[in-house]
Amino acid sequence: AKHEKEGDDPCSMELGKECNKQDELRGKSVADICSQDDFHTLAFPSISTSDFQFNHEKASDIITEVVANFLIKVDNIRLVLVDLSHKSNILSLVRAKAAKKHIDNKRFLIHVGDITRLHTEGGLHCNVIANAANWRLKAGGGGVNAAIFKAAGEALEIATKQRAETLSPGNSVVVPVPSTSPLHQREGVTHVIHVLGPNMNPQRPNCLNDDYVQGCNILRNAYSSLFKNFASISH
Ligand code: AR6
Repeated sequence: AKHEKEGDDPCSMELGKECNKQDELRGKSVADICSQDDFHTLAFPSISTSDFQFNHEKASDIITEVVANFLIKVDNIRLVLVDLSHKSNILSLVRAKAAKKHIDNKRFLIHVGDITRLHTEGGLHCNVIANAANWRLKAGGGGVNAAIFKAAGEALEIATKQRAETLSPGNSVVVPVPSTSPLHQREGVTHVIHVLGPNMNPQRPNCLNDDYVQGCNILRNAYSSLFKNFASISH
């Protein structure tokens, strides 16, 4: 019953400022959750759900399904889904679905904030962050891709080119963040994992024209690839 109660509390997974009060009352500091132990932590944005226009209901089902399957297979690993706004629709959907599935809310967290400022603004230590990339692995273009490349500086562009030229939908690539990068120095991010999700936006390359059978498979593969790559660098 205790588990169910915690899981049903929308703030029990929330690391955003508006929940600090509840967390204080509960006797645990939110920032503590990500700094108290030797857990490796991956922060990731919701892949494909903004510029790539993927359906949010379907995406939130896939996120909770792949997260739940992954967490039962690994130890000492924590995942943090991040979005910029407290009004984020995808965060609300995932929060509700994760609670319903009783996903451990100390190992799967939801955070409102900028993924490039998790330490300095959020007080979180996430050593790896994921990027919702484009197939050319190019900087800029808007969204979280532009923010991560901007925060990391040219060092990430060079390191990325050394690892891969392009990415196909459903795949990911790990790039070590050079120690000269501000993202490494300031935020403690040692790796960025670029992920390419399915694209439903007709104005972007490889549009799936609303083929959600293919789209859901690609999104599932994208998260599986991301988590697998994260696990491989976490031991
Ligand atoms: N911190 C945290 N989350 C963010 C941030 C940030 N700084 N910026 C955006 N988000 P999107 P996609 C959230 O559009 O749909 C790019 O131009 C955002 O609210 O970045 O996979 C690439 O080059 C949303 O929840 O990625 C590709 O061409 C999530 O990140 C294309 O967009 C993903 O939104 C990829 O589109």
